[in-house]
Amino acid sequence: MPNRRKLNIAMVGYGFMGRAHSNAFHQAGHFFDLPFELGLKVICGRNKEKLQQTATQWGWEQTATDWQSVVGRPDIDIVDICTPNSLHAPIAIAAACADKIVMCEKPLANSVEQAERMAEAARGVPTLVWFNYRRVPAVRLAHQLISEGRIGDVFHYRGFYLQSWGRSPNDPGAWRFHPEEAGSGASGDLLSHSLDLATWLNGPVRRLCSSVHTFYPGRKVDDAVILLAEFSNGSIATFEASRFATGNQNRNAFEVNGSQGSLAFNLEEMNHLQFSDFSDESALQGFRKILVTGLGHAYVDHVWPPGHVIGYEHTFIFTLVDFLNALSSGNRFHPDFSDALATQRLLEAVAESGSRRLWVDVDHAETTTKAGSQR
Ligand code: SOE
Repeated sequence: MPNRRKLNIAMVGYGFMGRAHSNAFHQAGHFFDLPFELGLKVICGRNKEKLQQTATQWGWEQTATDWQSVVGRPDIDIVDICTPNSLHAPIAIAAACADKIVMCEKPLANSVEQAERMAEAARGVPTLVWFNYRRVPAVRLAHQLISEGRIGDVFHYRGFYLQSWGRSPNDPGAWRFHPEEAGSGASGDLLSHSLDLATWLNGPVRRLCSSVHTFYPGRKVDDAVILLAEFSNGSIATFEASRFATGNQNRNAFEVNGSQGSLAFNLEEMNHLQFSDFSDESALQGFRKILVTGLGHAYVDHVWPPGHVIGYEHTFIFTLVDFLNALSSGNRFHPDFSDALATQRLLEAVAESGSRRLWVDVDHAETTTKAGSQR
């Protein structure tokens, strides 16, 4: 595409997510015609040596060890934040105040108070929060089938995000165990994804009741959380997020049961969606496993010929492509800061319910949470 405007990116952070985002910035234009050209201008981080290594490996033009000197630079259009969670708020607010497009890793913040300040500061600028699993083609198909009424009225929503690495505190991702950096454990890291998907697929949560646990001696963030929830559409739900679910590697899964059918998804088999259609003749009732890499499935016609599977990295590429298309057409992208603020409110309600051992009503009009009836 000739004469495309170039958007220069400053990325703050260079860990796992830094690699996932760098890859998306490079690959998006290989698979899709993008409305903008992307410039990987500068990557920021504290450890000079590792930073240089990442910059070289992933093709960043410059490095900087001080994000303050970068986010307001006139040659920067996009600030992308993939730091430990505690830095999301100061960087995002500074970038938004400098009128930059802001992209931020999940969870948006460590508290509702921070998330509100971020959403307020970013009111006038386009934002993206990397809840990347909305862009899995199988999850897109689930959303489409629910929207078309193919499973009817939803009775049950079951969401779980199960991992098993919680017993290794010396893991390179150790900041995730430090409350001052991570804010929370499994709830912010994993449950946030499940709640983002659930509210996107099934609408707002009305009430919830949680139990939050730390198994590892002396640890100050949660290792696991379970909750019961009621949605505004009358459906009831259970959620579970754990870093101690031994045997599960990255099982981000949901099942939705409705009056006309059911859906089931598991990220560990991300190219498939299971669909059970109650209008099938009774002898054929049951879940069918659909390979979501064919004609009529989201995104995949831009990647490989039908039937060739895609991977985790594509979820970041598709998120970015949707964002750039929304930006060029002047449409609002979802999930943005205000969507992620709503998820943050749910996370705060989960923490409140867990610590007070109460059911908590989620007040969407006021978007505040308040203690409800005794358990
Ligand atoms: C680690 O628990 C982690 O990388 C999360 O931080 C991501 O958000 C999740 O998608 C995969 O697991």
